[in-house]
Amino acid sequence: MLDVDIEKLCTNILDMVSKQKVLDLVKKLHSEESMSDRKVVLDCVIYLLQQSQNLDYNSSFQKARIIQDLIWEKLNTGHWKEVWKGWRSVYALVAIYRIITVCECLLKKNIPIENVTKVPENNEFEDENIITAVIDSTENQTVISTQEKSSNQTEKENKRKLSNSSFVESKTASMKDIMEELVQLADMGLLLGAPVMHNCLETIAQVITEHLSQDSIILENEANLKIAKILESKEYQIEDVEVKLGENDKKLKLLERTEDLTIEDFMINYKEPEKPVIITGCMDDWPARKGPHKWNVPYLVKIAGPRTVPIEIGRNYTSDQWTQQLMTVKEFAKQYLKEDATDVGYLAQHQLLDQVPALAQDICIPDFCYTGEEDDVDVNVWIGPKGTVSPLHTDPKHNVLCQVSGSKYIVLYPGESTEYLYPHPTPLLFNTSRIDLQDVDYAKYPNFVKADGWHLILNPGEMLYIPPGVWHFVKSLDTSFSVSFWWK
Ligand SMILES: O=C(O)CCC(=O)C(=O)O
Repeated sequence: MLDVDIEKLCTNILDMVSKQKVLDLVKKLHSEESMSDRKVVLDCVIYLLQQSQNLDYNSSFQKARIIQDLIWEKLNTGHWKEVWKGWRSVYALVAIYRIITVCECLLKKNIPIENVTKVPENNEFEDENIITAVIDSTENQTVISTQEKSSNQTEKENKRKLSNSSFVESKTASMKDIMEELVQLADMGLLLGAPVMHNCLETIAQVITEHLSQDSIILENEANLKIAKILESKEYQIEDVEVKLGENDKKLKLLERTEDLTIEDFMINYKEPEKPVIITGCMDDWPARKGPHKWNVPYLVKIAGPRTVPIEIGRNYTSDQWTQQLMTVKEFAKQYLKEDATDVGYLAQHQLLDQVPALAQDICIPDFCYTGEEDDVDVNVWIGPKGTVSPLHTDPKHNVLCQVSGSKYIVLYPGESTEYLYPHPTPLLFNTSRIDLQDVDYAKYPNFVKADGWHLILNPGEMLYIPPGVWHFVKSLDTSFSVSFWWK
């Protein structure tokens, strides 16, 4: 018997979207497109979608998955910015189609859940052949070197794992698993696809996540995650910090702290002269700081567990081994935020509050952000274990970096010190210093000793104002949740 809430959820989703609408939109793309190779693939998509409408739920779901694989190949051939936007729309549309199929199946109360998740044994092979033939017939028209293709292979494989939602891997799944995978499907459509049908994937991911967050099962599972407890009371002294800059240490002053700063004082004393400062006492009313909405790992998993996010893996973004991987917040917490985690994974500079509006209610945009030319504020979340590093770099906007929980060690240099900080010569990294502050090579960068700067520990409940062009290096001292606000 289907839970009344799930029934309502599925009915609401089906009120929002329909298979016919998906098909109509793919047909529209087909009719508007003039390039023959794209038309061939779209023909195939339309054929498979039409066929799948008359099939049982399993076969229909599998057929849609195969179509999504086909489009996934198109998205990952050549450079992302050159990918035809139509492929992104089709990818999102097929994600919607797959979600509709599962909801329809769940609403047919006489169908056991196992049937949603069962791997079909017969017709998949035949369709894989159609897909391979279509890819082969169209891919040779895409300019991509063999070498580039093979180096992309592993990454492709990793991404493919996510693209192929694991519905197909398990023979049975709980309702919660199914709901979580629907969120994953929606997120993949959002991340790789283009906004379609009033961006309904966003709404679908949100409503299901909200439903799951009320579910006590998630809370029970948290116990199994062995997630890290935040040592709120731990206070760090600057002397305890492991980062040692050698000769340059002597040039670092402790950054000033100011309490309950008024807008007027901020404008006159810090924003106008572009002087960094630590602001205390301005985050006390954030729900994220205390009470039932206090940000910590269990709360994050409860509110955003099934959502898919990009995780930075590796020492920092300048190192060769650095990579990014898509995973759910729950997987991220399990792998990187538990007490005995050895690897560092960083949910860095991500607009998580746009993705999960429930979390946006836990923070307050600081009034300082409305002192600029525009009211647009870029809000990014930074969540990671002890040891995440953002190498020395600058940003073009004003920034208040707000520390919700955990502490960070930060080193700052004014824009005037740029000549001593050896920015990377490549256009992509021009705003990042070549100096590794965790292991300074003075033989290679002798002028670094001349750079005057500040350092500080940013404690929970404190904000750091970083003016545009001010160099900053950030290292987390324990599990840390921060939010940055950039404005012009
Ligand atoms: O917290 C971090 O790791 C980096 C923050 C940062 O670079 C920023 O807010 O601009």
